[in-house]
Amino acid sequence: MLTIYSDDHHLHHGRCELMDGQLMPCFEMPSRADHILQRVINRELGPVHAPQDFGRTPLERIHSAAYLDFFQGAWARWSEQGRDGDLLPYTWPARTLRSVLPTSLHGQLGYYSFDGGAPITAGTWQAAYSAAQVALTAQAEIQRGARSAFALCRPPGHHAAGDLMGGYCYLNNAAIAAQAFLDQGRQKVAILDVDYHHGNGTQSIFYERNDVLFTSIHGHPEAEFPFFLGYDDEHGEGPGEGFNFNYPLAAGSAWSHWSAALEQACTEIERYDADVLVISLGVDTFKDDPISQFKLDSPDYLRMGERIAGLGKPTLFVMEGGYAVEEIGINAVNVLEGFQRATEE
Ligand code: SP5
Ligand code: ZN
Repeated sequence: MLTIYSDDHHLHHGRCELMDGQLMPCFEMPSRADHILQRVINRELGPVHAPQDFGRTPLERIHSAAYLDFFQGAWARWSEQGRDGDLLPYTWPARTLRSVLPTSLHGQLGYYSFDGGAPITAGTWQAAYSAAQVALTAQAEIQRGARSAFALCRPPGHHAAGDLMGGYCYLNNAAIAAQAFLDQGRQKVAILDVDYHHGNGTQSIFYERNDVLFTSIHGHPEAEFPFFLGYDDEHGEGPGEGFNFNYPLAAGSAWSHWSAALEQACTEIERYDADVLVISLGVDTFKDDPISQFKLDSPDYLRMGERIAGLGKPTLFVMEGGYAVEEIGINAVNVLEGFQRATEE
């Protein structure tokens, strides 16, 4: 399996995120991608290529131009104010307030974000831009006929909506790739999001559409980030009605419960009869993940990959979360090896 990877992810290294009432050192750190790349190489998964540059146009198919302009220019505005620490929002247009776009930097930052977990640093735009190009380059490989490809994206993307950053995410790499498949002639794309957290950004982007099926297995939002989306009664709206499936699970869920939800998601994906499959591959479902509450173990990821292979679709894996840094490479690459092994049989 081909891996696409860019060193540009090192340009994004936030100092702190706001979590549980504290400024904590960012869990989403550069060593995550370094460990995954090392495992890809050690296991001889396949070649590793740098991304091509497809420009901003495919990003604008998912994100508003105003949002992209804001994100691209935010650091320059911050440093013009003589500041050099990370840029983090602290006020949001919640209920009773107006969703107007203020002129000030922090007003606009609140408008374009939904939590205090996605710091903007000097290199964040370039890292996120390159991660989107990583996803698009892997997508192009599948469009050329490959059975699978791995987009080793960092920062992750599935919490980012059309004009919102948050949850360590800025550009929705999986959504950008899914849209590229459609723009290049595919009719139906299925997304399976296996990250521990609900992919609220991806769901919202495609919620009223029937050309992308969104399925997600995640910690129940009653108790888990992102709290305000990801319930099992969210089925899509308008033409998108019936094309959104959430499988929220209780804290403590291990492979037996998780795999039962996977079976249900696979049933929907098979019924949809997609042309191509995009996996939002988070491995923060791991038992030792520092911010998550599921109990998957490393061998379970092999089985996950095998089951995904059983769907028999061209499959693009897009890296999302996973914060047990020492094991992240083993777990992520286990999914890919499980897939590969089942495909070769
Ligand atoms: C891409 C991705 O996985 N983003 C996740 C963002 C989660 N941010 C909030 C985490 C809150 C964790 N709270 C539990 C803390 C246990 N001490
Ligand atoms: Zn996650």
